[in-house]
Amino acid sequence: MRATAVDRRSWIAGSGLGAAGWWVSGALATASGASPLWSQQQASGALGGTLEQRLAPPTAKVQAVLDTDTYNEIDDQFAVAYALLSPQHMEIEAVYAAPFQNERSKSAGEGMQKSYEEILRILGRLSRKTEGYAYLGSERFMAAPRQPVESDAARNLIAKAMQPRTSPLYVLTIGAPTNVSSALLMEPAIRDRIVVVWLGGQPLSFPTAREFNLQQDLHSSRVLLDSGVALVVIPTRNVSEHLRTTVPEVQHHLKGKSPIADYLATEYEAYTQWKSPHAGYPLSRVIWDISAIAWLIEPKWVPTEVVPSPGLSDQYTWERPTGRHPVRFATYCSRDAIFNDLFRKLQRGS
Ligand SMILES: [Ca+2]
Repeated sequence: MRATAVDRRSWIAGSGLGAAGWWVSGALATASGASPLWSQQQASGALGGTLEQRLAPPTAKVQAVLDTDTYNEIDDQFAVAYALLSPQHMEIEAVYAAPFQNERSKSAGEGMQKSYEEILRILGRLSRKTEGYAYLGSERFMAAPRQPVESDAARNLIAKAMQPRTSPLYVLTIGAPTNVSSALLMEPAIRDRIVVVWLGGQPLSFPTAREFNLQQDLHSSRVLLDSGVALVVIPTRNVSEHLRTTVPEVQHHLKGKSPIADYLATEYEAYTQWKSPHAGYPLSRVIWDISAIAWLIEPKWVPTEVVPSPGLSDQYTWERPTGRHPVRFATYCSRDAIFNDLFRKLQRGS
């Protein structure tokens, strides 16, 4: 028997797995444990066919939302602008502020608030509206496996995902996935109506999965990997890590070229100077998050492979149990092609 959304909400709020449980100890399974739930219990409102079909690289323009810890360093800003300047390939319906905690914020909530303010600055440079478009996200990370964090962003994502559509909503997740995973827990029916493209973790061959987005909210990261949502993972080391640029390159291509190009060049210079004030050598920084946008524009720039979804241990290592549902993992990024497209669009600026 397939669980309704109401059924699922009730066990999420309750003590644990009911007869119509959604996932079990990190392994997607039916109540009998006989076979993966995704193959048998796809919601009647599923979009884009089967899970395997939703995992296929897009071949036409998509509708998307962007979930971003925009102020945590200097890469999300480029990704937000890149997405908004690629209307031939994606329509960005909303931008959500994600929580983060590092040297630029004292708490997850402060990080989210600073990200929201940065989103507003970027939208301003692009002369875009902010009302009903930029949303505040989670004030904290998930505190337990099945305890979503309520936020405007999570509620808006649910509303957007449940709207009548003819194809899945792409959820570009380039921070800790608290907003997205909370929405999945608050309304599990969105699972079969979205495709999550997540910048997070390390390649599956690495001895650790540790990475900033993944490790900040272990519970949320597990929801993405365990829920059976269509998931495209872009790891960092040796994959999105290829997306490096330097101050001289940014100055040459972006300085003074357009309001948004000039803003990003200035911010890149300031951040680089702040991180390495005495660098007298060819310092580079990685613009990790543009990889998620690039995959939607040209999947060949970010080659991927379909693999069984890994589990995630308490020690932040990948686990490879058998019988898991498929996810898609990126293996490389074509640095020159992506930066060529990005810089060209930023120079145009609108
Ligand atoms: Ca980010």
